Amino acid sequence: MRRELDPEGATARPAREKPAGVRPQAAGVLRRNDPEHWTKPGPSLYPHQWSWDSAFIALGLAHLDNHRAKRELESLFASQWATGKLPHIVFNPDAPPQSYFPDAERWSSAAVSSDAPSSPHTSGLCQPPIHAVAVLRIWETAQGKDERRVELARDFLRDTYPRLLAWHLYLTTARDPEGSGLVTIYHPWESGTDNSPRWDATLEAVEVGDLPPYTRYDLKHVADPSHRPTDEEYNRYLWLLELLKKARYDEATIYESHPFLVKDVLFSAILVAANEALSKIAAAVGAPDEERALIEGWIERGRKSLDERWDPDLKLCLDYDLRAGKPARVRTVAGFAPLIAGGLDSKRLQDLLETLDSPAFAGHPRLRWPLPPSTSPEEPGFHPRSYWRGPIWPVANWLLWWSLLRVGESERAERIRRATLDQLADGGFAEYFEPFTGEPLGSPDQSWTAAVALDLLAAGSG
Ligand code: 9WN
Repeated sequence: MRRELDPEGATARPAREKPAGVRPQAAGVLRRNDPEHWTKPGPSLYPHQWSWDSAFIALGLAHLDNHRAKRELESLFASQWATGKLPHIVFNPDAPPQSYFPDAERWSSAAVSSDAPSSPHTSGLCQPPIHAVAVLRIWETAQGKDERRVELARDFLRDTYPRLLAWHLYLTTARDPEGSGLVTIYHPWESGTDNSPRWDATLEAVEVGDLPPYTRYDLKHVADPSHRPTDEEYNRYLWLLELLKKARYDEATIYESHPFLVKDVLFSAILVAANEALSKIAAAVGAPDEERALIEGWIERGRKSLDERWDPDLKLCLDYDLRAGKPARVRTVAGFAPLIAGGLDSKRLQDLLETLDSPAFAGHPRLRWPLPPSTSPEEPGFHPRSYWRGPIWPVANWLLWWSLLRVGESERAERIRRATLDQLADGGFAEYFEPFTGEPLGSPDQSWTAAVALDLLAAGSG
């Protein structure tokens, strides 16, 4: 296993000896976070497998070791629920005790739902569906290599396609019973942008009931508790978990009574982009015409519905709270969702680029690197050190870079690529960065940061 992740002899050197460049360092991070066949998102804060982290990790691994990249996703798909849902956490039975909370026991997924796998245990939520994009990247990076590698990649596409289709089918039906084209999330953790001010108003309306006691372990893994969500936010996160458990993770029951039901535009846009990837995978494996037509229909409907969530004043796309019946009017990177979904007319594209370049985002005069903060510094909910309330996340930069390339904005994409790599060369593979000082924050040696660095590096000359 260790040899698999040894590009350029990275394992031969002791980790601290020589900063030999971003690529071998990134490979070293992934190698050190690799217990076997899957990767921990971070060395101590995150000791289990996380869904969208693994997809980004596979994207990066595809450039180092195709076989290992496949294993990453296969181990996640092995825990797919009977409903098609890919769980947000697959619990590592060998994780040290009291290392991450909520643990498998608190979720009790298999105990309350027959749809959940029982070994290993999983959480009851899901996360943004970037997986098909990673599967396609594994296929792309195998092209032009020896015949055996291409054949193995083709087998992987064939095995994975039905799992991806079931996953997307789940999201387009159980998570969109209205047929709106937008995915409903049940918890801020499903968005992947947990404490973003996008969720403030919806969370405020959640009344925390009789919450079983708990201890947070996350705070002991970061330099300063202000990097992480507050206790008040955690109480609400944990209360929502209790409600989901009470509903036995049954979608229809959740839809009837859950206080957190939000149409998430970033999640939905990632699904559109993933459906584009799935459409290519479907073509490569010779999927039936009806399935290919279904996927094309999802892409069209997704783009149309994102367009309906456009705010012409903010020039961004907004999430929609189904319970309150109103949009969350706050400027965050999620607002660039239509860029990620693609297929834009030139007016919408210009509006989005204007917002991206403006002082509200990457054009803010105090930024250390010209990269978009997770929340606009002009928002009252902005906080430069607190998680998704302002810090810059390399994984969000990757999403924007990749989306800009797809819409033909190669110069802008290149600026984001270079600034991201400069930031990482300067501050290491942190989970996120203070936007004005460039200080690395959160978990150090974060796997998906290393993985996106590898993908960014592979796309250019350095
Ligand atoms: C809760 C693992 C995950 C990421 C999320 C990020 C953070 C977890 C946490 O870490 O969430 O799922 O404990 O804060 O917000 O995007 O997948 O890296």
